[in-house]
Amino acid sequence: MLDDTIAAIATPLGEGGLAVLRVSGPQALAVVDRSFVPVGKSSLPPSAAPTHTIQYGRIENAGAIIDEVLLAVMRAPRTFTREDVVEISCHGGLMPARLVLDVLLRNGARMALPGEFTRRAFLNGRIDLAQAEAVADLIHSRTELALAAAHEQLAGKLSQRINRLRDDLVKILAHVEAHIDFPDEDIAPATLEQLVQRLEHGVAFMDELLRTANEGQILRRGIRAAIVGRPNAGKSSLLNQLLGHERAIVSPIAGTTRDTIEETANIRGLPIVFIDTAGLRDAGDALEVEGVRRSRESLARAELILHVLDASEPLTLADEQHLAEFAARKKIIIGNKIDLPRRLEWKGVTETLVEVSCITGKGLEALREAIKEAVWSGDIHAEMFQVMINARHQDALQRARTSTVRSLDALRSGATLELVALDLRIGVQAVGEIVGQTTTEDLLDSIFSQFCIGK
Ligand SMILES: Nc1nc2c(ncn2[C@@H]2O[C@H](COP(=O)(O)OP(=O)(O)OP(=O)(O)O)[C@@H](O)[C@H]2O)c(=O)[nH]1
Ligand SMILES: [Mg+2]
Repeated sequence: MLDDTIAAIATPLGEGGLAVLRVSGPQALAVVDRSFVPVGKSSLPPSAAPTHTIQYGRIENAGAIIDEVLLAVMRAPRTFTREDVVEISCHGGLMPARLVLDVLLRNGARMALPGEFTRRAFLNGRIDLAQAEAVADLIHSRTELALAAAHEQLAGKLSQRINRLRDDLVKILAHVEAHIDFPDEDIAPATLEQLVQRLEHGVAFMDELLRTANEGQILRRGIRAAIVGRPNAGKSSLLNQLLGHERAIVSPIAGTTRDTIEETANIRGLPIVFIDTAGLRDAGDALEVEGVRRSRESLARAELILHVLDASEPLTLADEQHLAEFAARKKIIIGNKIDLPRRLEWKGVTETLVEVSCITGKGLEALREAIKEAVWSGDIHAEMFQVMINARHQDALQRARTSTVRSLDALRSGATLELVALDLRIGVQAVGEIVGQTTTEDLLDSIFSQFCIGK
């Protein structure tokens, strides 16, 4: 696969000022040579151009001009894929980029698969697997914090820690294996104690990494927060306030929102997916029945519930039923409409009421803070972003932890060293999966298929 030359449009399809195509592989310079006519005295075909230079000219097909372009010529190995790479900037819009791509394919390039450039960067040893995943995180990040975390992972902060952990386990394994080869010599008690300590240290380190999984998940995937409550409480008004624009229809008619509406907002740097729902009530017509069913479904899937009460009215029986229903859920109870005279009694109830007005905007900042507090444990500070493991890392680390703990127990209880080594080997393997030291085609396929074409 690595001996052919791939090409793709790297920018999103649609109208724009520029579009960029990427060509990578051993024939990259030759393919573009056949497609490109230099314009101007100093402009050169890619095969004659020095590395890391820009060339001006035209893409032509059998004498017909396709587009006016700039080429960035980058020779291996100082490129993203470590292969020869040419990046072609052409006019934006659908047609120019597509026609340029057609010419490249006709002249010997193959259409790249999703993530194939990044896959080559991995296979050629430029980045490891955790860094490759960070490229996807970077592209998909929806807030600055998510972006910061992706940058740290791309810079290798997680990989460094994983490699150190793996190195240490490998050294311990080597020590244990050496003693298997010389069964007459017992491990000296002092050495044994030291090995136990190092393994304990390794497990503690895995626990530390595993604790970042929750935050890593939040930054990558966001948190689903369902806005619920009885009709007219102000759920849609709250959604609009949190998003900063009039996304949902607001009206004094009870039962305005029929369908669920989902939008992501940036709350203190965290991507929160807010879901506005139809007011919970015994529905009248079939349409409303469906709306309430969808509300219930969103409720069940939500990781956080924003329960909106109307503070200008006393609690209704329905409100009390909802409060009881959500008692065990992670939630924030909101008293809306505090610009109106207060008629809601909130005494003797243990939970705090976050008071807001969706008309004046009062209390919204405190609500944002409460949302952050509910989903993120502790402060948000820059060092945390150095390591934020994803679900795949979590799975591998958990397996590594289980087998390391098993080998630790075996070592402590004086079991045969073969047993100790067996589990340690499994642990080393699992840790290696994170950075791609141990990997399979299937794993690579599943990671890179999540990328877009051209990345
Ligand atoms: N005075 C006042 N009125 C509000 C406030 N928030 C919402 N309202 C009004 O309350 C009414 C209902 O608001 P919505 O946001 O549509 O309520 P909802 O909970 O989405 O209602 P349904 O979609 O019908 O379930 C509208 O007339 C809003 O203008 C507020 O903070 N103060
Ligand atoms: Mg509504």
